Amino acid sequence: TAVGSHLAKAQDVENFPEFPAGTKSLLSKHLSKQIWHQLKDKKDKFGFTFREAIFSGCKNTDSGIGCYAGSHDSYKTFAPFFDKIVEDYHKHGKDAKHVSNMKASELKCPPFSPEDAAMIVSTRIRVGRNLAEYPLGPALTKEQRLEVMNKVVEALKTFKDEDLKGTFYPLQGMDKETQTKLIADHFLFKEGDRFLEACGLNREWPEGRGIFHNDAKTFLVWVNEEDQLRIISMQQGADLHAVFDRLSRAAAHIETVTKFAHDSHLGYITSCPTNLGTALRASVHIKLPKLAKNMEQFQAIADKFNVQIRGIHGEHSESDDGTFDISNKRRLGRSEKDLVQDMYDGVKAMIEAEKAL
Ligand code: ADP
Ligand code: CIR
Repeated sequence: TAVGSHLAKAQDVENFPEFPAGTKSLLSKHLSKQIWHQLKDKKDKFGFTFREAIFSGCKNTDSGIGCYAGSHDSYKTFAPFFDKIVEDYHKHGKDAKHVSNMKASELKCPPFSPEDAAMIVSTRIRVGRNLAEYPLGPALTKEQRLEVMNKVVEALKTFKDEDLKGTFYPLQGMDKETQTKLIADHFLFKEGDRFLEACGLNREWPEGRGIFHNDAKTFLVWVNEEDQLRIISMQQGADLHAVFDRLSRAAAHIETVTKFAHDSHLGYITSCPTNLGTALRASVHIKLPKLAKNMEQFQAIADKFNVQIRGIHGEHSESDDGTFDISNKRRLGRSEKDLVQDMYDGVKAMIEAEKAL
């Protein structure tokens, strides 16, 4: 079947998908005929099918990756395929172990000079988590999604640290104006894009979704977006240490009351294979107007330091005023503190390049 926008559902991927010339996704690169024949009729233990796992990249042939997992078990049942994606994206081999270290005290990120810090608008670090006893978002039933939300909300009532205490706001019933403002101010997620739509993450939107945050909106938890929890610490300015410290206290506490999907090879289990491991994305919004006019040099620095350049309105958004979202690209096989370091080192190099232009 020639894949593409005419596909309505996963079952429509009847035969081995033929991707149009120029398709760059990891799906198109690694889905061999042999793997297709081996997995095409397989389901994971929650009934999520291999065709559902690859549908997003079949429908959206401009995907970077092109696949999602329906559960922790998807990574095992569909291992001949997912192992290749994980190895390619994370350079994490089949027998590699994942290690965790969220100790903020072990960061080697001296504060930015006032001149450098002035280029940085804000700093944010998030980690993704999913409950061990449930399928992941793409395979959750409506009832399970509500159960997950209720469990998470109960867990979020147990913080002892004052700066982590907050309130949960369900998306259902939230007025449009509040929602739009929270999104524009970078606190709230939008409805999933066509990539998430195609893997089932927008089903019954907005039911079962919501956001928890403290009064200052420096600590937030997204519930039932791409992952069941996105634990987020953010603030204006460049104090990476404060942001990481708050995140690590929060994540450690939640884990004392909730069991997360995790194993020693893949680390924390997430619906998108790019997030496996730490599920951590540390980012700054930073003004780099000169590098913006030298995209080749800009991208070369990003590649060298394993960081990703995004627009400031979320993934797949564009930047128009020379402000960018710079974040660690790797997530698996290295600890959280090392990935925050990746981002810091990349940002340092970009600041130097900007000043030299
Ligand atoms: P993710 O949730 O996977 O980290 P997105 O790129 O979709 O990724 O970003 C989610 C939201 O977080 C967006 O509104 C984005 O603008 C905001 N955001 C990301 N990094 C920062 C930052 N350093 N400062 C302020 N907002 C940020
Ligand atoms: C894609 O394949 O392009 C989408 N499913 C999003 C993948 C995750 N994002 C990323 O690596 N930047």
